[in-house]
Amino acid sequence: MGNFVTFEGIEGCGKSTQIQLLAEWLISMGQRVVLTREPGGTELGERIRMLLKAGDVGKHFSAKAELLLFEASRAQHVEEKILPALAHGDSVLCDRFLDSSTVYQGVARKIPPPDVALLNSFAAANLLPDLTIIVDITPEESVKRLLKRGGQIDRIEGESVKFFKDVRSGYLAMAEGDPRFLVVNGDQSISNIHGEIRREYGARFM
Ligand code: T5A
Repeated sequence: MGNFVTFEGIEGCGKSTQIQLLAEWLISMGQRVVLTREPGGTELGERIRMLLKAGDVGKHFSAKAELLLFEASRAQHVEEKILPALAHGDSVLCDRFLDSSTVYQGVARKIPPPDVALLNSFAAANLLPDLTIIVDITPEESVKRLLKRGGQIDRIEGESVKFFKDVRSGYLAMAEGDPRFLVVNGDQSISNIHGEIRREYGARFM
């Protein structure tokens, strides 16, 4: 079985940048890597992603409907892509996974955590990552980076600072004392963060 590594954090924390750098490093060492994301990662999942991120439609999403869409994308992703790749011995690097549902839908949208946990394990067929890297920044830094990036703000990016404070504290509480998680300070240079992630990956899997 290959290693399953997921990246988490609030919007703009730098996880897409870091997952790409980790993939490039592993490939440069001759490893087979599958780089993927949630929501998305399959044809059906990418269609669901478009629905979930659509701007003004979001105002009418019920929290339960939103959760079920994330879980539908996850179920397809795990069955069609992640499990076969792991069984083939590939390392799977995934930009967000079930911990996003735990904190966005459970903590921030206040769906009862046991309901989210049940749907997470159902959709993921009880699969858990070997390592989850949380790239941690403050909601204030997140807003600065989104403004700097420019372009359109999507439905979830448009939530309040309080929402992202809840998401961030949900992540930090989840990681507390659980060896599955590495929390990295995302308010450092891109290369320092990458170095920290490489060291941890090397210590665990090489
Ligand atoms: N969601 C998802 C749920 O609610 N429940 C779920 O179950 C799941 C799976 C997904 C959305 O869906 C929600 C969460 C999300 O709202 P997404 O596209 O994965 O959307 O989420 P985002 O977090 O919005 O992804 P982004 O691509 O916008 O942000 P990243 O990946 O965190 O950051 P990145 O690498 O693109 O960088 C953002 C900007 O910061 C700069 C980059 O150059 C870029 O401009 N940057 C840095 N600047 C300074 N210092 C650094 N160290 C930097 N690193 C990157």
